[in-house]
Amino acid sequence: MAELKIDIDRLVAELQELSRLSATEPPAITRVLYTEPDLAGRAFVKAKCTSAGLVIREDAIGNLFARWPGSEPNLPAIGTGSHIDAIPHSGMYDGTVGVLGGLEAIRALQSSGLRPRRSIELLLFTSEEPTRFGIGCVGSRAMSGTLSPTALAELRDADGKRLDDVRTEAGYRGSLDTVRLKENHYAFFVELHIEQGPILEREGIAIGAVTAIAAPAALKVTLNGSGGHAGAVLMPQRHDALCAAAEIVLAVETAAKTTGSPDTVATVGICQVHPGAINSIPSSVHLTVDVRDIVLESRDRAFASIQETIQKVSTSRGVQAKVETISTDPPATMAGPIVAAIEAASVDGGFSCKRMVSRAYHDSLFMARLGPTGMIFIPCRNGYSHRPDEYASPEAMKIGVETLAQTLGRLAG
Ligand code: HGY
Ligand code: MN
Ligand code: MN
Repeated sequence: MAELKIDIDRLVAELQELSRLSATEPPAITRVLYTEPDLAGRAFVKAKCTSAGLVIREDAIGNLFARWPGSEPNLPAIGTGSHIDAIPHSGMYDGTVGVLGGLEAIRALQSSGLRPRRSIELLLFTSEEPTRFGIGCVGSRAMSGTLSPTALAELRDADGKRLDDVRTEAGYRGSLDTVRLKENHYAFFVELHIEQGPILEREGIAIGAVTAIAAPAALKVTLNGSGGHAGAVLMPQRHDALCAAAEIVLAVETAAKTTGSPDTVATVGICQVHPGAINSIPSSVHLTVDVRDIVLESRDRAFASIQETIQKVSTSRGVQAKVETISTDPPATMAGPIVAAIEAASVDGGFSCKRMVSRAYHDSLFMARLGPTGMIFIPCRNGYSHRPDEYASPEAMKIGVETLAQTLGRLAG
């Protein structure tokens, strides 16, 4: 394919501009679904896609599709893209490199004179992060039918607001039934993303050709004890919800460390204590548990043992436990032809490349249920992610965008 010119200065400037659309001061990024920074970020990306001459469509929950029509527009398109929503106090590259980098890849292909047979479509997924409604990948779950329109409508945020009401307030209309995409709606889908791990940087490798995405599962747990006066209630009479939670948090860590699989990870990311007063015994605690592994069997073993421990601890401490499963998703295997196309594109570009798994989940986890899917990773500094000092260098991003463009060009015929 003709020499591709990646305008990396333009991409870096666009990422900087997007990073200022945040509920927290840069470098910390907070961009939660349907909040003002999220809507402003979407408008920013939409304007950039419009100036690139792409045909824009937004679905009933705000998934954005920006299409470069091919010479045979009725053929299933090639999709690429990622997300711009960001968990509180996180970084400016997670997801955005796949959205603005995907746009840059399309612009480079446009200026190379390529006339693709298949259309190439950039996607900005609604709510890849679980922040607002407690479950990740809302947009791609809905597209792939993993989340039904009814379940989607009834998702509730911390204030009890329904997704259906919040998306309407945000200006997204239409029936939720229309979000679902048909099988093979895309001939291929390829997502560019920072690795969110240390391997590529540590080994000095430029490109990761992802072969599989880890299986995530999540719980929400509410522990109800009896609370009371910190001075008046003697220890034998207590049913302290936070002490029960503390035992459970450590059991979550032990469960991940004892599956025998080095890839099992488990995290309690949220722990809310009520009433939260220095002289009041915690009467209730709300926890979330996130468990993952590339191997489903070891993920499930950890997940089951955590739930057993929750029951044991709450019985022994006279605390009530309400456990709700948020999600239990299988791992996804990336499509062989896409992995091969990424490797071939890396060779053409003279870039080192290695096959690897993704420990983070992505919208590609669910796009893989719709058709052949692949992911391109680029290194990020120290593997840091979901923290303000997340960083991808212009050189790394340029190589990633060029590899993506070459891969899309090949796949688009
Ligand atoms: O949690 C994840 O793996 C993704 O960053 N949402
Ligand atoms: Mn993330
Ligand atoms: Mn991400």
